[in-house]
Amino acid sequence: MIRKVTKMSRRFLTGALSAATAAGLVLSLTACGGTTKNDSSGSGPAQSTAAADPNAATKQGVKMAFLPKQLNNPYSDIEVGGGKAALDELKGAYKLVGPNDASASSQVSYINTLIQQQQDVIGIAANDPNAVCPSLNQARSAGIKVVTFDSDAAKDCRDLFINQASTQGIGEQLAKQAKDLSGGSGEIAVLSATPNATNQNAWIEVLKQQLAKPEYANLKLDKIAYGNDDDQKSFQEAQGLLQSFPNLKVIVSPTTVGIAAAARYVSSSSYKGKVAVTGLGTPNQMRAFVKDGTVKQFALWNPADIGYLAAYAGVALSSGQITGAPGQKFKAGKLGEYTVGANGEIVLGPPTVFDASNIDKFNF
Ligand code: RAM
Repeated sequence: MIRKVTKMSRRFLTGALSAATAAGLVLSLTACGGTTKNDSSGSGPAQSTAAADPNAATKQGVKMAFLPKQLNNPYSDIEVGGGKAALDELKGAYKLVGPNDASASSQVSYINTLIQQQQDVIGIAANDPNAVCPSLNQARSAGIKVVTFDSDAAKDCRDLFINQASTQGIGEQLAKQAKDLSGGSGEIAVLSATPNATNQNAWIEVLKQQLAKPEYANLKLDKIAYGNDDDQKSFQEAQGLLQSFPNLKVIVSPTTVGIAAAARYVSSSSYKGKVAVTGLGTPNQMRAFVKDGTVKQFALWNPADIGYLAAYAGVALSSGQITGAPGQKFKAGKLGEYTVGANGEIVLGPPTVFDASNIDKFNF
């Protein structure tokens, strides 16, 4: 059972995701472009003026292409697997394309191709909020709906953003983990993804705001390093942090690639047991490091649900049931009903915190 949740919680949340659901994730990376005709009634780059018709029939055959930050990241694989499952339910046509690196401009050529292919909806986790904008707005001018998920683009070049959890909540969670694992004082460092990533930068901004509060006064942020969501680079950056800051107590990595690489480095070094690694990771990538004691605690949501929700939102847009205006509601299959929030943002739900006591309940 997937529990629909609407509020961020910093407390332990167990049972939000079941192993059974996770086992059912569709992880296929096979592209299967659709054959139906494109809908040409799009709103274009400006805010849509067309009225939503919540009673409009759900269109079948909607062609939705997913363009994650990069293809060679298990997290992205799970996300788009959820998108494919939703499109199967909705009798839509799923497609997956994407770069092998998460650099700022790596997605532009893919967007241009998707426009030529007359997709109905593009679902994109943006590697940079602005670099993708001209192409996304060309797509919207051609009648294609744009749903960002995981990592937003600037809000004037997409119709909706599926946020995994509230940005504020994730940033607060990261700060709390750093504080708890340091014992309340000492040096910490962040190992992030790319310097341009919209999502990580937003979370780090909240983390910094938290650190400026009196209750965090004894924590010192030494550095923000960037592993570019590349395993090797992240591993080297983790090593570099520990060499540069011998008093480091906690590495906070708000990326599944970074946290796994940092944990791998620490687990096989003399820092094991002395330096904590935390942040955002998938249970399957982190399990061994929780078992060997390197990682006490980390957090995440179910990535499959992000793709699933993005697909339902994309088909609701394409069907004219919603236009992306705040307050509009739509049904998202097994996840239940969602409401479009301010700035066209839809929040999936709160993250789950994982540790030795619950990690074996999760399989993704
Ligand atoms: C990495 C990516 C992704 C982010 C997760 C937490 O897989 O950077 O965008 O949401 O980590």
